[in-house]
Amino acid sequence: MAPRTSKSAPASTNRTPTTAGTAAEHASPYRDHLALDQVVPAEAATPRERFEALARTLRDAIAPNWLKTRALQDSANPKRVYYLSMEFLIGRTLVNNIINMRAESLAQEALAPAPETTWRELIEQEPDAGLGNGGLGRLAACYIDSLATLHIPAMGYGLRYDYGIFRQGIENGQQVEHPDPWLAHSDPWEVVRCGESVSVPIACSFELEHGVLRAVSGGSSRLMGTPYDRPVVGYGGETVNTLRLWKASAPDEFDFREFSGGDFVGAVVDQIVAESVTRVLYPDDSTNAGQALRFVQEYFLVCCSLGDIVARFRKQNKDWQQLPEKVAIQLNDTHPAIAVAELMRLLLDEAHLSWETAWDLTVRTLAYTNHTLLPEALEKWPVRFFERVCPRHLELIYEINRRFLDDVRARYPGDEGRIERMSLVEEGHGRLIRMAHLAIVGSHSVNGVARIHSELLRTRVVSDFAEMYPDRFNNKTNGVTPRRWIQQANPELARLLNATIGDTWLTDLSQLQGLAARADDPKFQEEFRAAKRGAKERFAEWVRTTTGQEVDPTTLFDCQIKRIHEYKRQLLNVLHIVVLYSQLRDNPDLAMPRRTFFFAGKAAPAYRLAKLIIKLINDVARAVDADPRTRDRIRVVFLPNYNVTLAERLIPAADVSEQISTAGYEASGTGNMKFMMNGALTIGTRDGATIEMAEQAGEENLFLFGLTAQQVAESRGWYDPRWHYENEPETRRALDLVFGNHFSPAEPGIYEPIREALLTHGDYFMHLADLTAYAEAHRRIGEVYADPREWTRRAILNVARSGLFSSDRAIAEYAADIWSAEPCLA
Ligand code: 26Q
Repeated sequence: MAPRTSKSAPASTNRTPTTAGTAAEHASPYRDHLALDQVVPAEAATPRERFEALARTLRDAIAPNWLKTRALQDSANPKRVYYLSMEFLIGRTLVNNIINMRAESLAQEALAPAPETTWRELIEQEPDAGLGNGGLGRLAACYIDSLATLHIPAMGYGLRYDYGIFRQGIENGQQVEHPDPWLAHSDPWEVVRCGESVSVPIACSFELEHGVLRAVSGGSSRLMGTPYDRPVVGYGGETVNTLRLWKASAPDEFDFREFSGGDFVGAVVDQIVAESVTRVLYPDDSTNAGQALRFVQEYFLVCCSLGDIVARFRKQNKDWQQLPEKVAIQLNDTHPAIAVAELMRLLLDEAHLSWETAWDLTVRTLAYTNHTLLPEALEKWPVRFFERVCPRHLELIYEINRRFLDDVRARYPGDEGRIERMSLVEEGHGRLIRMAHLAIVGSHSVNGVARIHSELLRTRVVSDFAEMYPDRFNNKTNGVTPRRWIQQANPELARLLNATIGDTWLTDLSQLQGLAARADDPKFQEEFRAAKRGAKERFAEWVRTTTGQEVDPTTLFDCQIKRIHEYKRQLLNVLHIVVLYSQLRDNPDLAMPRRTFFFAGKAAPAYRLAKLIIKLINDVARAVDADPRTRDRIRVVFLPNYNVTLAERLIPAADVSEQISTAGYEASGTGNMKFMMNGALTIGTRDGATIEMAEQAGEENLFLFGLTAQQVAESRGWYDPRWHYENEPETRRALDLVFGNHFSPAEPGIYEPIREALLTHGDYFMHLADLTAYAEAHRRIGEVYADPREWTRRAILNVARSGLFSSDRAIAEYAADIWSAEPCLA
């Protein structure tokens, strides 16, 4: 399914150029937008005005194909894929659309004869659309790119949060959260479709109490969902799918009066209350804190999206039996799992089908992707939330559960333990609905996101369900889009690839294999190194101008960029840096390449220990810098406010990618893949997709270390972190420095919670068990890095063998195995 390249020239606007005093040969759609939208002559335009005008010029080029795609899909009536996700971490859009539209010349001509700096300045005007926390949200963004590139009729459904993931500041080494009003300027990519608003019934009403939304029982209310559509341009520009984000508000004015009995002020308050439903993205990615507003958000996403999907289906199909042949709905984790109940409600209460028919259609339409093995991240919602917000759904869930448990009893007579384990309802003080169980029972497919993760899901987390429904369980190893993560992020490498193997890799990443034959070729090696050097220099320059910090691009760039979490073990990384620091102070002659350790990542605002780890990294960075014995040998840099754009800047410059989670805890990882395809070597545990990366590249081309998932599981019960403290001198010295306040002289005792986690509470994520093996792996890195030909050879082989990790491959597998969806092309 190769994308076609758009041959037609992008449509220009039909407006008459009116820029006063501008010579006719300078007239252009871009100048028209400046003149007619911004009402400013090109010469006087600010960078922001230039950005908006260029974005609108590009949108003019996209719009005809957007319309064509819609018309084609409406007439062909193909099976459509719907990707439901609480997060779409799309980042910036302008350059991505230029690449996918193949509109580089359009952009160049629009700005000519402006210098390169104008272009750079303009790009920087676009805020990141930070509508996600991390991996799950970015995966959704890569997947909609691939769906469009593969010409699959598809739509993403999400929420249009006013505030995306918070902006992270660092003060006194500590994370502080600032709001991210990414919509402060109007967004040129979105199209609001007021005419397609939907109404969502809520069984309670809400009030704001000290800025917090509170459900008030009695008195039902409604929310209005208004779609804001964004074009999703497939590579080549021919297929333009839609990302539809819902904004919540109170029902329109007409209904308003009816419901609020002419109480004008009360009605305005209702509006404010209603709009707060899509005000902010919850910044937690690993604990279910159980906030009622989050529950309402999930319910709101599901009701808006399913109403829309079913209405579209009904426009083209009269027979409900056709639903699974025309509609595939993928649930991105359990966050939209209430879709199981909502689809049942639509089929029973609105279509008046029998329970059996409705259930059969529901299961055949829905599919569920799991992204975590952490028990505390599994969603369980209090029954009272359902009672308040959507009692009909609760009723349906109880009936689904009753029938399901009847099936369980029929298959396993007398096994009450199993009934209790599998029930959709968890009894206890305050009953809870287990959303993962609901999603599994209501879907025909349940997949994990890397081979080991799918395996652990089947054998450990939900083994009872895998036993009952063996055919439902499958694996879909994650992937990332090469358009953004190679072409956009690393144009210099992209040029080298084009010159070496042609440009088909952009839509068929397996073509990178062609590089393997060049891995030892000195000329190609030199070109490859030059691209890396260029990326490092550009990154160092960016760090210097934006943060004032000096980083030396001739040092080894070692990078760990991801959410801060104990299981991801940034703490292991920083403890090893302390080991190096201590060794260098004892022995300044220690042979070791000069290294810069980069960290970036946000901690959930309520995750105390993760925030303390950020503080430790910054304190160690300061101490390393202050000591003449260490300062020229290692550097530690914590880059604030990690986001998609920062990842695009740093990944091309990386020499080493840190993927060091406790084995068995990282479902897949996707950053690992981005680093691999940009020529970084991985130091990592045998976890998530890193295992498959090693399988592709050859283990000898990564630096693997540490306990396996099986060893981690087996050593629970007898693992004693204190043994390592007492018997390993390097470990002991590092911990003594940290807990002896060497890095925090002004704040003694500040790292006590870390000491407790490691030495009193059993080091759940086994940092100390892996520390010596990790240090040893870093020594191997030092040796290989000292041999540039060997290093470059391995880096080239990694790139050459990264083809499997394209999101095009992943989406092709979803389409074939789960959705039975096919490309739709004129
Ligand atoms: C749930 C309930 C209430 C509030 C928030 C949440 C919530 C939000 C986000 C729970 C989890 C998340 C995000 C999880 C996530 O990003 N998981 C990552 O998914 C990636 C894509 O599959 C994997 O590569 C990573 O391994 C996995 O950690």
